[in-house]
Amino acid sequence: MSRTTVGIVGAGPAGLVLSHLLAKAGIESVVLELRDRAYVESRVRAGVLEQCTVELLDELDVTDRLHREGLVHHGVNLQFDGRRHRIDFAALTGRSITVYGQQEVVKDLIAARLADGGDIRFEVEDVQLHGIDGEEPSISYRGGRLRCDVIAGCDGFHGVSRPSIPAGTLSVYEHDHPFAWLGILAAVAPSSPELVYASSDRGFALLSARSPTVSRCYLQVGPDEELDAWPDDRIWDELQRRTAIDGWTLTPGPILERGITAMRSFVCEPMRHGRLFLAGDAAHIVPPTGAKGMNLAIADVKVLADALARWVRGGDEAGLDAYSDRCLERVWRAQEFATFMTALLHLDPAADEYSRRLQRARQRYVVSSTAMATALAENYVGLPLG
Ligand code: RFL
Ligand code: PHB
Repeated sequence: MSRTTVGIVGAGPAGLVLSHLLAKAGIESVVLELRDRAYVESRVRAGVLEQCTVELLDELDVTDRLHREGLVHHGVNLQFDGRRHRIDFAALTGRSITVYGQQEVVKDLIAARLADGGDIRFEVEDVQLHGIDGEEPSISYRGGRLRCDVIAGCDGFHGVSRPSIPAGTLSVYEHDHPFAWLGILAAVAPSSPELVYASSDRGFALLSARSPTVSRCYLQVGPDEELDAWPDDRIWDELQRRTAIDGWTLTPGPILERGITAMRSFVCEPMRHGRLFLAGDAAHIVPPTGAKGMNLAIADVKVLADALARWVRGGDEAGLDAYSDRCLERVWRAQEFATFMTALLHLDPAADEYSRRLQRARQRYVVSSTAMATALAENYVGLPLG
């Protein structure tokens, strides 16, 4: 049996950033991760970091490579009616975003934590949480048990932490969307210098990047779509059609990775039960259209680490008591923004002609009104971390 102050379940962005913040505050933690290191370091997911997220990672001294290889973008493009409209983040908000793959963030966090003597255990199976209602919680797993003062459930949407909370104590608010995203990673230079969010009669498409030589692109597809139905040529042809504008073409290339992700909105409240604190996707999921998931996960654990530091140092529970409410305020702002972006840009198969015309009116307003463009930009670049 081993002992630590904070037992962290999950080595995604939430769990890893929490372990760093705690180490910086002089608080011990152990991270227990189900998968092996190579798996978590190669899982292709998010790509957009808010400026505040980058600044937080800067404080943790894990951003040398991010600043060398990350792509700083000062705006994004919205496309509809065959025309692109740039939303100028720099002019509207004075802020920017950084495009840098989530798995690169994860690699940097793991390497720095291990180099610093941090305790991250991979391939830990059968994790179960015990005693979260009392003052001596513990985590059992195949071959061991970890006693701790507090458990941080950072194990994503399909983890064990949220289901460990007794039935009837959490409220769940959720919404399923009538589409999914087919995402690809391709060995070809991005065809657009900044992201393109394109709304078309054939559905939504997104052009993003990972590096000067690697593109990341997404297509709206049906919720039950099969990858087998999408050979490479069909993917590139569909991306080209949905993003076409005069005088520009999309350059295809070898597809390195592909996957389909259901689109889901989910929030559980509160994000705490006794000595268990949920953070990141374990507590909430946003549709990816707002690029908020990883940023929210990191924002949660910043609040949690500050609260834990107050408690461990002086026994002050106020921060822990306020944890859920403080996080949920940001979570619901992000939910609203992600839903707004999703509705603004996707083709809803059930929408009638009236709704489509409303969508068109909203698209035109967003790019013609400085007030609307500013609202979009300030949400996209992210609100200050509390
Ligand atoms: P993660 O990353 O899911 O990490 C959870 C970790 O817990 C482990 N785990 C367990 N460990 C021990 N025992 C168990 N029983 C366990 N069960 C699970 C898992 O193996 C994993 O390592 O959650 P975290 O840390 O909360 O981070 C959340 C983000 O990963 C997620 O919100 C983002 O990827 C969402 N997202 C985006 N977010 C952004 O901020 N910007 C974006 O541009 C963006 N684009 C995206 C996205 C997510 C996508 N997909 C695939 C869902 C694009 C896509 C396509
Ligand atoms: C990505 O680059 O993976 C990405 C970018 C913007 C989004 C979602 C995903 O809204």
